[in-house]
Order: sequence, then structure tokens, then C-alpha cells
Amino acid sequence: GPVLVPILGDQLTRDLASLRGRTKDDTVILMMEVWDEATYVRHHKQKIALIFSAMRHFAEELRDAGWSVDYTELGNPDNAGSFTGEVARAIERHGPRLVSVVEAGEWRVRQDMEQWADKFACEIEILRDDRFICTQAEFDDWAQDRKELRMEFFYREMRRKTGLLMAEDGKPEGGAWNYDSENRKPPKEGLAAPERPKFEPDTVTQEVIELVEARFGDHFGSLDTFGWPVTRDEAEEAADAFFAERIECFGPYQDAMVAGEDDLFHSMLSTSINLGLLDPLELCRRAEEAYRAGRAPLNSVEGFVRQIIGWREYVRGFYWHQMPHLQEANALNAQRGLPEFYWTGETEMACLADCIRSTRDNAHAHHIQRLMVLGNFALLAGVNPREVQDWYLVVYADAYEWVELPNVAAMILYADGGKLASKPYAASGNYINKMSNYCAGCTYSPSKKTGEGACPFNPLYWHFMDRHRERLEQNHRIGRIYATWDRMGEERQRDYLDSAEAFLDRLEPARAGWARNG
Ligand code: FAD
Ligand code: DLZ
Ligand code: SF4
Repeated sequence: GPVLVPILGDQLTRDLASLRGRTKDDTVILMMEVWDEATYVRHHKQKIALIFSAMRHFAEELRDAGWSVDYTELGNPDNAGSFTGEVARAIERHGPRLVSVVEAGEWRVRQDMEQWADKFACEIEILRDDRFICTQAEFDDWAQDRKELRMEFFYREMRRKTGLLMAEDGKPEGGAWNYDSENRKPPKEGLAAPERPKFEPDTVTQEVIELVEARFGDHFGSLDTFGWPVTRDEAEEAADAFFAERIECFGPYQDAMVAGEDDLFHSMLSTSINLGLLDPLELCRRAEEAYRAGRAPLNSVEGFVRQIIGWREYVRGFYWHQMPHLQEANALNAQRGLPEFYWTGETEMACLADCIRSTRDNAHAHHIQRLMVLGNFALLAGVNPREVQDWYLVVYADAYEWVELPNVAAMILYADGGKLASKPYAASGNYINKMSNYCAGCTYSPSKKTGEGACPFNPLYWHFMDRHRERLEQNHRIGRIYATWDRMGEERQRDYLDSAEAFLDRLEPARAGWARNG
């Protein structure tokens, strides 16, 4: 029989390890739209549409290139509903001598995959996903014996390994590894970015959109504004536009937020990178080229490269290093339900309302919105990590557990107790006011500390600090804040705590069924 090559929805890469060196007349590629993947959480409608459309386009491209592709659509009446079930059916159809598959990105799927060798009477080969720069062995080696894992040091290893932005003497380009101090510009009045390319749904995408509306119509999110790249060519066009028009300002405004400006100078390439349509290392080389050609400043280019060979590689290594217990981690013992407004957007807090609107309309929010508005609120309010994790996994078109979970559990919620982040990213309204124009359009005031009209982030911040004093006082990056707290005196402290508690008491928890089917 032939070699059967299953390709999962986030493996849409032409030189995937399992295709390399294969001959077309001896290979059957298997692609599967399956119910289990579409519903293990109730993904945003745009996320399902994006993945199905990209899968269908990729299958078509492979066929055009002469491969035989066996593709199960969701609506196929014989569809077994799971990867394992569909591979079983394909083995019956094709009688392969070998099943060759690239390891899954997610723990859940990899567990199933590891059963295949026992379940199926044919040889199974699980290949390493070499689309990542750092192997798991390398990461584990690096992490071994370190009490705290810090991205910054890992990142330097990746710079050396790839040679990206390195000067000839083995020193970092420009003399420093990191130019973040130049990358914290608040938005100036009227800050707006060039329009990014939106890709009109073609007939394939339209069909998928109809399918999603019919089968997943009650999932979160809007489909009306679908404009994601669904092919490698479109993704390249999106990357071209970023390198031509936005990378210059990427660094300085990386942490800025402007109401109604959903993309600013971000690349908007995460969906394409995570699907496999774009090669992360190639993007970094293009960024470096822009710098060397004098088209973009070092602080922007270094910032972009760090997000990709630093953060992206680092969270993936961290995920596999910490699974499966990362899923259950809850170091701060946070037990509150996720507020209903995360799903409806109905809140008086203008910053949260805008971030949730963008999330619903675009299946996207940029990093600082995910971190310092949506994440910060969940941290301060003490929302249960499982519910926050589910939300992030549902709502973002770029969300796969390997990248979502470390960012949510470890980065925003400190649920790992500080293995990933040196301190909780807790901030009061002052930070959001400095980095955005949200507060000008809000019923609350960031300068009001407690009581009627006070920005809820202010009392929540102190409530958080006070309730975790025992743990955080030991932290050299945050411990000093308690001197400020103690100087306030009891009455002022009581004001803060009472305000926070009154606010928390009024928070309506989400009704069941938004994130998972009952
Ligand atoms: P840019 O700002 O243009 O950044 C360039 C690229 O760097 C991104 O495309 C992405 O590939 C990478 N990157 C940047 N930051 C990170 C990071 N923290 N972790 C991993 N990669 C990063 N990113 C996802 O791809 N999927 C997720 O599910 C996801 N969940 C997140 C949850 C939280 C709580 C936070 C704080 C961040 C999360 N991120 C996630 C990271 C980041 O927010 C998105 O990658 C980014 O917003 C995507 O938009 P962009 O392509 O315009 O990014
Ligand atoms: C996220 C997702 C969805 C919604 N649907 C499918 C699908 O039907 N078929 C598929 O191959 N992949 C899908 N995916 C992406 C997978 O969840 C992702 O490839 C794995 O979880 C990675 O381990
Ligand atoms: Fe957000 Fe507070 Fe500013 Fe309102 S005042 S937009 S709640 S930070």
C-alpha cells in the first residue's frame, strides 16, 4: 500500500516534515474536518471558518501540484468525528504500509496520536514538527536546573542559534539585546495606522461561512467581517503590506491602544503563522532585511524578532515542559467565575468594552489588549484560570492551546506561581490611561481612586495586592509596593477594599454554555 500522510488543520505547510522526500504516486494525504476539533471548545465562528477554509484551499493546492488528497468534509455522513476515527477509516480505504504524521501541537491531540501505534495494524511514524526553531530537547536542556525560566535569556540563545540581528563579533546588533525602553510610546492624538489588506471571501470561504453559520451559528463572534488570509499567497500579501507600511512604527507603538483602531502597527500575521502558511524564521529574516536596508529602525525590528523567536518559541517550549499540570495550575487560588460581559461586551468600562468588541468582530485583539486590559482584569478580579483559559481559546482565531495556555495561565494569571513571569502583570487604571485613549470615553475616571465613578481597576489593584501580600511581598520586583500601601493608613485602605468588594459583588458571572457544550 501507499504511505498515508494525515495533515492537521494547523499543519498547512508545503514542506511539512511528513511530505518531505515523499513521491506523489506513492502517497495519500489525509485531511479531516472533524466534529471533535470544531467543538472541544465552542470556537469563535471566524476561527472555525478560517481553519476550514485554509484547509480546503491547501488541499486544492496540493491536488493542483499533483498530490492525491483524501479530504473528509464535516458534512460527510460517514465522518467519524475525530482524528483517530478518520485515520482508522482511511487505513481501511487505502491499506497503507505506513502512516507518517507530524506531531500535534496540542497535548490533547498528541495523547490520542500516541495511541495509534497500538490501535492500528500498520506502522506509525510520528515526526518532529521542525517548523519551530527550538526543539523540545533543546528547551528542556536549557530549562533544566533553572528555578525560574526567563524569556530574555532563552531569547539570546535563539538569537545566537539563528544569527538574527547579530553583529560580527558575536555581540547583538547595536550593542543591546533588547530595545524595549524605546518601545513604550503612548498613542499620540489621532494615531492611526495604514489600512491592512482584507481578503474578500472567495467561493470556498463563502461555502465554509455558510457551513459555520448552519452548524455553529450559536457560537460566539461575528462572521460578517471575515477578512483573514486563507492561502499562502494571501498571507504573503499580508506580510508584504506589513513590511512595507507598518514595521517602521511597530516597535514604538507596540503597547499603545486606540479605541476603534484594532490593528495599529501590529503585523496581524499570527493566524497565518500558526496555521503554517507563513514561516516564522523567514519573517524574521525579512524584518532583519528591512533594518539592514534602512527601511525600519532597530528597535522595531528587534521587537518583532523577539516576539517570534523569543516569545513564540519560548511559550511553546514552556507548554510542553509544563504539561499536563499547567492546565490545572492555580497558584493564587482564584475561584471567581468569568464575568458575563467577557461574552456580551456589556460593561461600562470603556477599555474592556472596546477590546471585547474587537474580539467579537475580528476574532482578534492585539497583545497589550489581551495582556493589560482583558488579562489584567481577570487577574485582579481573581477569575478561575480554567474559565479564563477557555475564553481565550474560544475567542481568538490564532488560539491553539500550546500558545494560548502559557500566555493565559502563566503570563497573565500567575497561575504557575511565577515560573514564567517574574511578577504578576497587575496594573491600575493609570497604566491604561497612559497607554490608551480609552478613559476619555469612559463613565469611570482613572484619577478617581475609590467610591462612585472611580475606575474599577484602582480599587481592584489594591484588593489584589492586599489579598496576595504574603506571596508578593517576597517578590523583589513588586514587594516595594507594600510600603506605599502601609503609608496610606487604615481608613484609606478600607476605602479601597470596600470599593473593590462592592464592585466584585455586582459582577455577574457568565452563564454556562458559552465556552463548552453541555
Ligand atoms: P504582532 O504584535 O505583530 O507580533 C508578531 C508575532 O509575534 C505574532 O504574530 C506572534 O506569532 C508572535 N507573538 C507575539 N507575542 C507572542 C506571545 N506572547 N506568545 C506567542 N507568540 C507571540 N498568540 C497566539 O498566536 N495565539 C494565542 O492563542 C495567543 N493568546 C494570547 C493570550 C494572552 C493572554 C496574551 C497576553 C497573548 C496571547 N498571544 C497569543 C500573543 C499575542 O497577543 C498574539 O500573538 C498577537 O496579538 C497576534 O497579533 P499579531 O500577529 O498582530 O502580533
Ligand atoms: C481548531 C481546529 C478546528 C476548529 N477544526 C479542525 C478540524 O476540523 N480539522 C483539523 O484538522 N484541525 C482542526 N483544528 C485545528 C486542530 O485543533 C489542531 O490542528 C490541533 O489541535 C493541533 O494539535
Ligand atoms: Fe478602563 Fe478605567 Fe479607563 Fe474606564 S477609566 S477606560 S475602566 S481604565
